Amino acid sequence: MKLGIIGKPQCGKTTIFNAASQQQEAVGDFSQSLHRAIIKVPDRRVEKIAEISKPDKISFAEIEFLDAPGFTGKGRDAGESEINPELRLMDALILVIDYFSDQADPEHDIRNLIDEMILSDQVLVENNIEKKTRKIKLSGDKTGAHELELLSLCRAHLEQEKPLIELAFTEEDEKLLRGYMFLTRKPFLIVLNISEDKLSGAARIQKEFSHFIMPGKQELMVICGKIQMELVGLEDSEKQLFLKELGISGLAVDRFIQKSYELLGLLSFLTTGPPEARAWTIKKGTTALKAAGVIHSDIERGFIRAEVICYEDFIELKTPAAIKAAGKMRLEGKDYIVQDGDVILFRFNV
Ligand SMILES: Nc1nc2c(ncn2[C@@H]2O[C@H](COP(=O)(O)OP(=O)(O)OP(=O)(O)O)[C@@H](O)[C@H]2O)c(=O)[nH]1
Ligand SMILES: [Mg+2]
Repeated sequence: MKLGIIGKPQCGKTTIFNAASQQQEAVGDFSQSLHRAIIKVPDRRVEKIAEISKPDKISFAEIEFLDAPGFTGKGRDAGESEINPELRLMDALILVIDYFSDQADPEHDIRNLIDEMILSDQVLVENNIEKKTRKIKLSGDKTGAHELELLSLCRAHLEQEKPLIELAFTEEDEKLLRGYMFLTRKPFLIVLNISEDKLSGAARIQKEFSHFIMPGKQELMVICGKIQMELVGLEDSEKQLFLKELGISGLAVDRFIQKSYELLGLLSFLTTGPPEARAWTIKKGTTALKAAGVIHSDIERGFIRAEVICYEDFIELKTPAAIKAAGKMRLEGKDYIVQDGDVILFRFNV
């Protein structure tokens, strides 16, 4: 999963990035530099199954964070967007909003940032409508006509200054549009980066700003980035103590992961064996066949069946013999919909 961090200059993007990735990049240097990090998604379940199956190695699902340079608004006059094109490759976006500095104007900044994303999609949609129209005219080929209709629909919605995530499409149309990688089609997480002295009012702030988001597609979080960054490098027990003292409900990174999984409709299934115990991330509704393909295309190609044990049974019964005796190992075919926490062994033949 890829999460892109965006926001205006000096809003605390790198601070939040450091907190999330446990890195120590320079902050407050106006460098506008791009940072990238891959973190492991902490999953107690992988550790627990590893205690039983004692593999050589434990691997967790991974998340990539991208800290993209802030935009200045300079590109706006030219009708161009200065949003970093790499952000289009992200699965979800984290919108960091300054609510700590003396000049903070969070309402304005949220609106502004969303407008910037809408503008960026407008440029993209215009260019593609133009290209498609020309192509259809030249070749007389009507197959692109439906796609053109969809693009026009998107354009009309963007013209009303609304993000594309509000539109519902059929699965087929969704596929046609996916390639355009519209920014406003991505779920996002607004992070209000508050100063230390606002910490006690975090719950009130959360409520006050909740009208900015579309539940299920967008989320809002109130975080003090500076404090979260200061936790980098501390032992886990020290971190918890620190958070408790300050009355903060948890680590920013854990909340980012949980919220992005929810927004993207993701779940984890587990595999274990002598070489490795591991958690894999998939979309809810993924079939056993496609889940096999996430591990390796050969397993998908040569798929025979999936041997599925639910996590709780695995932990309770421990040995393959006991699991089988209790009838808790299910043989599932290609179309089985994988559930969160399924421990799966894929049988395949290539
Ligand atoms: N008091 C306070 N200061 C913060 C907080 N978050 C960031 N800052 C300060 O704001 C300044 C900018 O932080 P950065 O994380 O570098 O901001 P940025 O958005 O990455 O900046 P650019 O990459 O230059 O656009 C630094 O001096 C930070 O220490 C916060 O939660 N509280
Ligand atoms: Mg930065």
